[in-house]
Amino acid sequence: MPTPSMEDYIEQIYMLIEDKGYARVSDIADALAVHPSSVTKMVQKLDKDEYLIYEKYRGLVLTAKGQKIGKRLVYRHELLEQLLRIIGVDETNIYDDVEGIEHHLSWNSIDRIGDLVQYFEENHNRIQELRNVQKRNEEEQKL
Ligand SMILES: [Mn+2]
Repeated sequence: MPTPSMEDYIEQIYMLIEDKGYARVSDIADALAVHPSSVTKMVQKLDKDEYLIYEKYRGLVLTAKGQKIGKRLVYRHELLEQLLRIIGVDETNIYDDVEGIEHHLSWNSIDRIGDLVQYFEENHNRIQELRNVQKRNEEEQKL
């Protein structure tokens, strides 16, 4: 299994390739706010572990294994954003909170969160009921 840091790289590389068709070291460094030399080091490790193939002057491509995990990591990030949005977390907190928790949940928990998001999405009255609870709690706090 990739470490949390490797997961961040694979996730970003997957998204860059989806968006632009390629992922350059400088783009990865910008996306993760790290120094390009750190990217080069990590990319070499990811190459050694067979998540991608890196050729210095030709860029990098994800292997089938890298693509599979990349897709799951992007799904996990998006699912957790959806969850936080549904439960009413302020938009300004969502991205950073997801970055903080995404590496620390088992795939078992991710699957169950998937069920929960589906439960709300299938019937928006459920989201409304949750909002009613939140409103009630907010009003109680004001008293
Ligand atoms: Mn993420």
